[in-house]
Formats: sequence, structure tokens, C-alpha cells
Amino acid sequence: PVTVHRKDYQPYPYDIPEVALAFDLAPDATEVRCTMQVQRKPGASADAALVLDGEDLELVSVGVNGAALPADSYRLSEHSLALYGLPSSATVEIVSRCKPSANSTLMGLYVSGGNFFTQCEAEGFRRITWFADRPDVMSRYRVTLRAQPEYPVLLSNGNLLATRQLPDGRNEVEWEDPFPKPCYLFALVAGKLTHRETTVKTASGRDVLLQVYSDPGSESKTEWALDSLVRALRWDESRFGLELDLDRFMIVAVHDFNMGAMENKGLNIFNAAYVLADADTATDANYEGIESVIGHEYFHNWTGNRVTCRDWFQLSLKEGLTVFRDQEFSADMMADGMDAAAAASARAVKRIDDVVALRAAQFPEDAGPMAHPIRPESYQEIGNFYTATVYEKGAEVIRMQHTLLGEEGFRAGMDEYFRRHDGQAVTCDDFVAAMESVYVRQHPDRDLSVFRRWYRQAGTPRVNVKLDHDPAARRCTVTLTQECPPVGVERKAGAGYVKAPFHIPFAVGLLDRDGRALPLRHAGAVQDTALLELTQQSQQWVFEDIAERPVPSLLRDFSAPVIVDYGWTNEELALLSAHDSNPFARWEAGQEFATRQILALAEARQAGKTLHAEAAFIETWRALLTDPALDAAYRARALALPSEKTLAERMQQVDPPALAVARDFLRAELGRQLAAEFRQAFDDNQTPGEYSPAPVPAGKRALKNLALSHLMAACELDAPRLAEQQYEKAGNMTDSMAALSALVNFGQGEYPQKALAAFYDKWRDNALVVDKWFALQAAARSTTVQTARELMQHPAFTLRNPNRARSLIFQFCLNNARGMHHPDGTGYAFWAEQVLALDALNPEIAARLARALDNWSRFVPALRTPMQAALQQVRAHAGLSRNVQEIVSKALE
Ligand code: B3K
Ligand code: ZN
Repeated sequence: PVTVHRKDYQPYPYDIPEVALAFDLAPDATEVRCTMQVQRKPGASADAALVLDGEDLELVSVGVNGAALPADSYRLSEHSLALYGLPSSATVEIVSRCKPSANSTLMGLYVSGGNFFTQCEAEGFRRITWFADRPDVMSRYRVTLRAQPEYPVLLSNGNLLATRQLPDGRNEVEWEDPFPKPCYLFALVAGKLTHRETTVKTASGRDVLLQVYSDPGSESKTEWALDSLVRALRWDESRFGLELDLDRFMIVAVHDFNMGAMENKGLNIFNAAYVLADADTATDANYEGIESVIGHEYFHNWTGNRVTCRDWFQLSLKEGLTVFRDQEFSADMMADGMDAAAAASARAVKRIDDVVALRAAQFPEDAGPMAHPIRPESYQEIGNFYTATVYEKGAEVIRMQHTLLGEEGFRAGMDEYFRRHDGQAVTCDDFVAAMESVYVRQHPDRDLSVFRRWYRQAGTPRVNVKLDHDPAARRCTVTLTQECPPVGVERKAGAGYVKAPFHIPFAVGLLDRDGRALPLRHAGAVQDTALLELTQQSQQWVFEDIAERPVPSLLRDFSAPVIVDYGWTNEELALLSAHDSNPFARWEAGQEFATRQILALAEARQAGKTLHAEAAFIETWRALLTDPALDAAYRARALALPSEKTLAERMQQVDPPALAVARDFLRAELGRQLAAEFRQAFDDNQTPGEYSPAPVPAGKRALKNLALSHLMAACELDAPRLAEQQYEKAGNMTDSMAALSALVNFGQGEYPQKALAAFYDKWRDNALVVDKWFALQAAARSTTVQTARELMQHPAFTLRNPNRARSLIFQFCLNNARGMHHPDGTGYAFWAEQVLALDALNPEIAARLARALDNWSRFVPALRTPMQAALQQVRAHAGLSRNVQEIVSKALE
């Protein structure tokens, strides 16, 4: 396989300002006529060939300026078409055919549920027609779609110009997108669809039409999506001054889709899971996810589409920035209409959720064989680099710039970015340069040169904190020291490779022994929180007027994506957990305490000792559970035990079954010792009446259902009866799934299996609910490889639908520690089988699953050996896709 390097970037020798595409759509043979205006760039060599990408296409004809091209003027190879001897400016016309019905990769043009859809990012357009499939070639598109009347809705990017009926009975429509775009933003949709729409006025007073398309019959499930779109549009106007630039903006839901959604210009295509919702079928998490993904794709219209990426190494330019924007959007929506204290708590809840996700997915990635900087230096398959690092760590790197510049400064930097680059394909450096232009105005003695290292160095820095207190001088000295050894590809560079220090904004507070915030004099102000900017390997800060040794509250709001290394005592953690005025750090202290408990329990388990939870920990949890000043949503986060994935990062040798037992023990022990308090929380947080996905009732449900799971795990009081009652009376999917999950995981007798069967019968026609049904079982505590295989035999199971594959196979392999990591190795053999089966259908999805064994070398020896064997088995398979090959070969290197 070929490795592509960032340093090898070359501009394309031609401009392609105009493209006309005409489609004769038919499932088994779609003909595409692509007519492009090409102009050799001023500096390019006169004999530079026009090299176009193509994949799985049948060439019908190629012509230049209206004449067929003689055979010696072009060369067709497996993945490209090169045209030679072109005049400096020419009209090139290529006719080709593809077969959408046979396309199981879901890249390019494909059929789902009898309708046509496209997915082009990153390199899918080349499966539609021969073209310069790279983001720095930007063209204006005019698209003609022709199809039989059984495809009445015909959509593409931009504005609708004309619609007519052809003499042969087919329909024809023409679309035009006025904004030049790279081909990865092209989209078409054709088929039978219903839609919901509304018209809104933009800030500058233009009327724009917003539409959400979905399967006939699903009209009642698109209200939340359309409302979310309106909120996103308003938010981008008010927070960033960015308006919708088209007269029309469409979202289309599709059931077969490789990821969450796609920001095609004016025609977003969405996984139905991120569009369809009603109280009966969608959970609170689904509602939140829909709002956030709709925001994300909408925000791409500026950060991604108007300003796009020069090459795919710059992916985080649009993804990190847009994730940061969607996170802020969600936080603002959650805090909307609340008083200051409630809003701070709501924002902390969002921050906690984002950090939990980062630690569970990105930290392990950054410590494993696929570790890469947010702007990778090389790849074999770009589809493998839509990673937690590029997205979520990328968003953290943007957030740090926001922290360093402040809200106003960041906004000024964004304005400058658009002033400089609107309509261009640019690099991450261009973004930082725009931000830096503001930063240096704020601080004439500083710049972002050290900060830029976040873009080229991988790994999670570890920041060691040393706190010295001098009682005589009433002075406290904080020493920060950072360390980040080479990871992933950096290690191959050899012993000579030296990483330089990062620029780390590190927010700290100090508490006295009664938990009161100490005022800190720092950077010309007196505040509870000081933002320390660590730019060297080690630096010191002095705080005066501190009478006794304080308790430090570190990395408040998670001000940088780093690991903090500080030896708090358990008493100090309990104090922070009860008093820290920073809600994020307060949560963190409890998590650290719980982590220590579970790791100690896992060790005891490995040593065959009896398990025992410390009273001080239980009391800390009791205090959180019963603190009337904390709202339910926050308490649900504060009381949630750290995930097995996060805990695994803290083990020298990862032992998932031991962790699972330890975590389960603590959950049950908390349920036993705090039974009365959990029962109270269960009763106090019922949400009768009409369902609303708003943060306050959703927070109550989260706390109530957490309480239920503890009571069930402990088999306390009449927990099973509570769960059964909740299941039978639930007025929404959140409560019904929570009860069913508690029953399936911790219940006894026949009820759970009967409930599962009834649940399926009730929802068998709703694909998204059936996915939940598979997922719940795949991750259940008692599910073994054997159970997973039986579930695969269910008539509703298919590997071809990514949501279904994710709900069963991925849930089992990624979220079922006991089943997947059984010491007999059968989980790994199952994984290998499924990776190969998926690879034959859909390499992008297969490669995602392949990553489940990334960190095999850090597991206990008994698991490491069969994991390695499974990886080797996959690697040895003939005909692996480039996608899977890259993952397994890097894992084994
Ligand atoms: N930009 C798309 C991701 C496309 C991934 C293709 N392998 C969705 C998003 O980030 O908004
Ligand atoms: Zn995105």
C-alpha cells in the first residue's frame, strides 16, 4: 500500500471552475455525463497531464472541445484517467457508468431502501465520475437529474432551477450551486420521500427555506430535527455573526450510512438515527445527539464549506473547529433560559460529557499504534483518519485557543479567518495565523509558535504538579512539569526524535482546609482561578498570602487535553468533591476517588482477595447523592462510576474482566449501602406528564435511572418490582430502555427474557428501535460469544446495514468486557471473523471494527497472546482492503 505524506503536497496543475453533471439514474446502470471547463494554471507546465481519479467506473467516452479524444491522447488505468496534450483551456466531457445497486461500500452513489443517495467525503466522488478528487479543486456545479417517476423527489446542492417531464415519461430537474466547492461536498438524492419544512428570515432579512426529508410515514418524527436546525441557524448568527448563504437548506435521512451525517453544500445527508425522534422511540441521549449533529453539519457550511481544507492532512481544520462549535452550541442550548448558577452547572454537565468521551476514545488512541497528531503526517487510507484525535482532540486544541484569547478575542480571530480565507482551501496553519494576529495584539510579547506544536506532535502530555508551601512566608509555589514521550508513528523515527514542550493553558484554584476558595493574585487580577500558561518543560508560579498548605484544584474545566499527575490524599479528594467551586473540577475529584477504589478492587480481584469498599468513599458518594444544592443532571454525572475504557488507561496491564468485576462490585456495594438514598432519588426524580427532552427533565431521568441501576445491581428493596413497573408504565423510550437494561443486566427469573421478546414484537418495524434492542443485548453482562452468534441468526440482523452491524457486532466487541475478553480467546476469533466479513462489503466500517484490538500489547499476557493471533489472522487474509490492512499492520508493528 502507498503511504501519502503531508510534505509531498503539490498544487493541482489545472483549475476546473465549472462542472456540469447529468445523471440518468437507474439502480443497475447509472450514466453520468461530466462536462468540465479546465484551465491550466499560469505557472503549470504546458505538458502537465490532466490526471483524474476514478474507481469502479465503466468509461463510455471521453471528448475534448466537442470531439472524441484519439486513443493515444489519454491513458486509462485502474484508478485514474490521464489526458495529454490539452490546450491551456478546454471543455472536457467524460461519460461513464456505475452500478449503484451493487455498491455495498456506501461511498459514491448507492441505493438504500429503494432510493438513491451519495456520500463523497473523503474520496467517494471518484466512484461517481472521473474527476480531480481532492479538496483544493473548487468548482461551480450545475446538476441535471433524470429518473423514472418512481423517484419523484430529485435533489442536489444549491438552488432548484427547473423541473420538467421528459417525453419518455421520466422526470428531469436542474440544480445549481452558486458557491464553488470541492467535489467531496457534492450530493444527490432521488426517491420517494416525505418532508417537513419551514421558512425563516435570516439576520439580514432574507427568507430561507429549511426542509427535512425522510421516509414516507416518518413525518411525525422530524419536528425535533427541523427545530434543531432553526436553533443552529440562529446560534451561528448570534454567536459568530455567520448567516446561511443559500436560499434553501435541506437535510435528508437515510438508513444505510457509514457515519453520523455529511455536510454536503445545502443538502446534508444524515444517518436516520440523527434525524428521527419522538418520545416513544427516541431517548434523551438521542434527542441531544440529533441537536448536536444537526448543529455540527450546519456549522460546517462556514467552517468546512465556505473555507475548506487544502488537503486531507488538514482535516482537523474543519472538524476540530466544527466540533468545538457544536459543543458550544449544545452548551448554550442547555443553559438557555437558566439563572447564572444553573447555567454554570448545565455547561459543566456538557463539558463533563465531552471529556468523558475524549478520555474513553481519544486518550487510548493517543497511547496506541494509531496515535497521530491532529494534523497527521502520513496515511495509507484517509478514511481511517476520521478519528477521535482529529475530531475531539482537534476541538480541544481549538478550545485552548479560545481559552487563551478569550471569547471576544476568539471571535475577532474567527472574523479575521473569514476575512482572509472565505472561498479558499487552506491549512491549519492559516487558522492559527488568524488567531495569532489577535493574540499578539493582546500580548505583544507572546506568540503561538509553541502552541503550534499541538498540530504536529501526538500523545497526551502528562503534567506533574508540585505544590510547596512556606508557612513563615505565607507563600505557595506551584511547579508544573510536562512530559510526553514519543507515541505511535513518532516512535519509528528512532531514538533521535525529540518532542518539544507544548503550550498548555492550565487552570488552577486553591482551597483552604475548610473547602473555601482562596483568592489568587495572578496576571494583574485577584480571582479564584488562575490560568497558568506552561510553555516550557518546567515552570513555577508563586502565590502570596496563603496561610496554610492549600488543596489544589487542578486543570479546571479541563483547560487542556492532558493527564494531571498529583498525589492528592483521599481526604483531599473528598474535600474537593464536596466543596470545589469549579463544578468540573469537583466532578473530577470524585472520579479520581472512584478510580482509585475500582483499581484497588481490580487488584484485589486479581490477587484472589475479598473485595471491600472504603467507608470514606461511600460517604463521599452519599454526600453527592444527597446534596440539595446540586441539580439532578450534575448529580447523575458526579455519581457515575468511571467507564471501563477510562479505567483501563490507568492499568499497567489491562485486564477488562477484572475491571468489570471490580466496577460491578462497587456499583452493587453503593446500591446496598446507599439504598435508602438511591430510593429517595428514584422517587424524587420522576417526570410525570408529557415528555420533554429538555435538560432539566432529562437530568432527572438520568439520576433516577442511575439510582435504579444501583438498586437493581444490589438487589435492594423491591428493585425488580420498581424496574418492572417503570418498564410497563414508561411514557418515553428513555425510561423504558433504562428499565429494560436494568432488568436484563441484573434481573432474575423469566421476566427479562419475556420483556425482551415483547419489546421486539412491539417495535419490529422501527429499525432504530430494533438497533437499540440488539445493542442492549450485545453489551449485556451475561452475553457471551455464543449469545452474540445467536443474535446474528435473528432474521432482523444484517451486516450490510452499518447501524445494525454497530448495534450488535461493535457493541459486543467494544462494550462487552466479559464476553469479548474471555480468556478462551473466542471473542477475538469472533472479532476476526466479523472484520473479514465486513471488509468484503464495506471497508470503512470493517476498519472501524478492526481498531477494537489496537491496544492489544498493553493487555495482560493471557489476553495479549490470543489478541495478537487474531490480528495476525486478519493480516494474513488475502485481498484485505487498504483500510483494514493499514489498521492491522500498524497494530502489529
Ligand atoms: N465530514 C463528515 C465525515 C465524513 C467521513 C467520511 N469517511 C461528517 C462530519 O464530520 O460532519
Ligand atoms: Zn464534521
